[in-house]
Amino acid sequence: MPSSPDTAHLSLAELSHLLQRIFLGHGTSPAVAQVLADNCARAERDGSHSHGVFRIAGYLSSLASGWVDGQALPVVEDVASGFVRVDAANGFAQPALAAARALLVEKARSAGIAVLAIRNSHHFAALWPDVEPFAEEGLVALSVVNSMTCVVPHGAQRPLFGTNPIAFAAPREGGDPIVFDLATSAIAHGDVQIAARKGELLAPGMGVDSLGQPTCEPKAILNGGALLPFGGHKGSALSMMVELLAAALTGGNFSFEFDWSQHPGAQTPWTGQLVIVIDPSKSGGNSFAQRSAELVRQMHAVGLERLPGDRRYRTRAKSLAAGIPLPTAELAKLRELVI
Ligand code: NDP
Ligand code: PYC
Repeated sequence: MPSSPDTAHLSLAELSHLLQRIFLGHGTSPAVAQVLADNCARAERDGSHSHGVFRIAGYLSSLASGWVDGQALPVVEDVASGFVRVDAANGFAQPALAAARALLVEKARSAGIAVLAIRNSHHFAALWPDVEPFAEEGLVALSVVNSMTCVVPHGAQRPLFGTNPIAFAAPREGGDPIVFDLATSAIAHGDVQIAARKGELLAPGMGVDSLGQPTCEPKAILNGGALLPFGGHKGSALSMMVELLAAALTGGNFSFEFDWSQHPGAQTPWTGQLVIVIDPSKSGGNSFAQRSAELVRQMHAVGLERLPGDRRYRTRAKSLAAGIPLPTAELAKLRELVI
């Protein structure tokens, strides 16, 4: 792949291989290393920078702290015609999803809908990689995951909720799946960290300082302050729903329930994740994928230029053509992490 003095360009396979070696050297099993490396490399490829290689340091410090088990073997339970449960065994959520995926799809195709409830899991990544592949197989998928206390519920005085993202994916005839993936906080915690590193201010309305006063200073949010939900009471209600579905329904921790203070360096939230998969072929009538293509046509007809997911798909296409751009200094730091 072409490179310049400041920027290297890696193929997805090259970046994934490098990350896999890093994870392996820092205590994960080969299977976990492969799943996390692929997830992280795909996020970087699509320009999901808050959950790409930026996250490697956090993964490694969590592993080193003993907070998360990089060797965990998820336990999959087939509990009902439309319900699969997984105990991630204090490991990462993505290997738990991978372990249950085939059973989940089989159930969604036979029952029309199936639920995957993952508990005792750590999710430190973007959520779209968990749902997009279902839509590529013609299924509709919705997933929620809760994180760590850093968001003040609307109308409250102190933080309680996590940044609690919701991701949705649906097939579309003749085009990429329709996918959105959004934190229910006004901004993802990862983007606050990135802004703090760059010395940039945030837009108004995203967070408060340690005294509960509105602030645009990311360091004030990170050092004792907190984030706000997006859209006031509406985002707050969605965040509450995520806590209920991802934690109460799965048997995982609420974002406020775990205590990582005895594990300095721990950064991965120990919570739960819910995935709902629907087979739209069961609905009868016109093909769902044709209907979603029609909806997109009509949205464009009224002037819409950007669908959720479009920026990622464009970035993905560029990365596939020219390689995934990485600052050479960052690539050098990653290479130093290979043990
Ligand atoms: P953004 O606000 O950047 O984007 C949210 C969604 O809106 C995306 O689907 C995006 O599409 C779309 N979008 C953005 N701008 C526009 C626009 N102008 N017009 C149409 N669509 C638009 O994401 P967040 O900051 O909320 O979240 C970032 C990431 O952080 C997510 O991947 C999320 O899963 C992750 N996260 C993970 C957590 C965890 O616990 N694991 C916790 C919180 C967040 P596109 O992608 O194409 O830009
Ligand atoms: O960016 O808010 C976030 C986040 C929390 C956990 C993983 N990412």
